[in-house]
Amino acid sequence: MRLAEHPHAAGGGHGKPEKTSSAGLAPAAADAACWAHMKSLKDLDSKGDIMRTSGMASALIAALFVVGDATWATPEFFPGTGHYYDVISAHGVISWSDAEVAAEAQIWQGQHGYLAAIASAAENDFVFDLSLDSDIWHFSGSWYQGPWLGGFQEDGSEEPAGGWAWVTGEPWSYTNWMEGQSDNNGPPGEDENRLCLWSQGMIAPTWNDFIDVLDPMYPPEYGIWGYVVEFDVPPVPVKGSSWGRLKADFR
Ligand SMILES: [Ca+2]
Ligand SMILES: [Ca+2]
Repeated sequence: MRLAEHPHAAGGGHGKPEKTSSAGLAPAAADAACWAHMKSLKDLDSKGDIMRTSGMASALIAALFVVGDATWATPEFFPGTGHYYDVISAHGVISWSDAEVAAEAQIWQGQHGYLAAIASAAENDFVFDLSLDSDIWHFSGSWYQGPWLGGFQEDGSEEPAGGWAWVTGEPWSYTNWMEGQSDNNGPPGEDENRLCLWSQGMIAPTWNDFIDVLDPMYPPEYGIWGYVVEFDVPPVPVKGSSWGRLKADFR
């Protein structure tokens, strides 16, 4: 697909509303045209007329989904936070909300997981490196789309970039937005209010705001295919008094 036909490419996004897209449309009009164009591609795809590669990929995804449980490896320890992380493929499109539920269902060392909350470049890079071993990253035709992270925009936030928060409630401080993001440049009538790894030109640990639920009328390539889970470490057991430890040492 040509770059200019993808919604996020049109007119440089909402950050520069004075510009028109390469198609000569105002950005809002271009967005509507682009999302409609993607739907038409999906319709053709379902008839088997075009995008055979995409169709094969969809079949493969479906097969994997039937065969496989969610792939999750032993979570990896990151000394910078003292937490553990896992990157989990959904073997197909998953909404941010479903990913959040799935993350919280994971248990490691007695701790429930959550969608990762990123507080530093080092943590972001660690999570990104982990994600490269998954089959989550894919090319939409214009963008490289990685896993969901635990960032979201609170209801009623000022668009396009206000009110970002982490699922953990920790402060929103470090960010690594791709240039021009967050732009709230979703399909007509839908806000982009959930966070994922997303990049242009090459796979990179930059961020994008994206819609929570991708309407199945769009090709799966436009969705997000997995998520990053973070686990706190168990509370350190209280060892008791020094006298208790002394007794234990001599037992
Ligand atoms: Ca938004
Ligand atoms: Ca966006």
